[in-house]
Amino acid sequence: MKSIALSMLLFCFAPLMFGQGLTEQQDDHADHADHEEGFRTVDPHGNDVTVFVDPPSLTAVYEPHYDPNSPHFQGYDEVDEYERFPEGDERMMRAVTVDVYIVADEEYRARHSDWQSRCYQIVEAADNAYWRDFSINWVVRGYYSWNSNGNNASQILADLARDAGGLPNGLVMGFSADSRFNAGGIAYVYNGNPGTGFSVCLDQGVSSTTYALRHEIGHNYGCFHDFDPVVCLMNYTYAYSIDYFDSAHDNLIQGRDNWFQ
Ligand SMILES: [Ca+2]
Ligand SMILES: [Ca+2]
Ligand SMILES: [Ca+2]
Ligand SMILES: [Zn+2]
Repeated sequence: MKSIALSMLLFCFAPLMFGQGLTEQQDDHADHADHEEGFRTVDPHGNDVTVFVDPPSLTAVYEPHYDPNSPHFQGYDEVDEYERFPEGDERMMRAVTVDVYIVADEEYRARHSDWQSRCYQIVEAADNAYWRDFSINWVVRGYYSWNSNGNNASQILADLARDAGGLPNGLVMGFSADSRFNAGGIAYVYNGNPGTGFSVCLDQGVSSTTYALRHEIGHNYGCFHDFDPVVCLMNYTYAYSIDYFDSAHDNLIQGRDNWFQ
């Protein structure tokens, strides 16, 4: 496990630039009320998917720089689970590794010169819930620069799925500060294991983005929304305040813990 951690660190310093040549995807669903119910479409890789355009948090706190001493970053001193737990730990024996590719757009990188450590902290804080409940460990394998194009969140998600389509299996997590990204987060809901899952989260500061990311990856695993009185992070009432799923979604993800391998 030590060698995995080391190669991850080496990978961190090999950013790559995606091409800018893109064709805009026609999207008739722009700006409709696509949160709550979502809309069905086909992703750039031919998968039948549902897309949810999730709203931002009403209480997002903007943090200009990554600062472990800032009150907004309290608890954000994360290191990957494979560094945190000894090899013989019982949790390590049943751990499921999911490779993560962090992709930040030009607006996000311009706003945050520390975007790599910032996104790493968000990812590693968000996966603590998946580790706790499913023994799923997200391991950041690389950081990529990307130019987001599209007039709304769903076009920007499709843009990411096209531009980052060549990455290996895993979760491709987009981070956007594009003013046209009209969502707190957006993701494809897959019916079967797509190999690679795509999502994009708005820059909402570290804490709210962490909540949004957990919710969007829940979509990637095939979760739809819950509504009151179901207490689940897939319910908008709780999306920015709790970090666990209800039992139905819990079982769904448990049964899909081999996805994105
Ligand atoms: Ca991790
Ligand atoms: Ca973690
Ligand atoms: Ca952009
Ligand atoms: Zn959602």
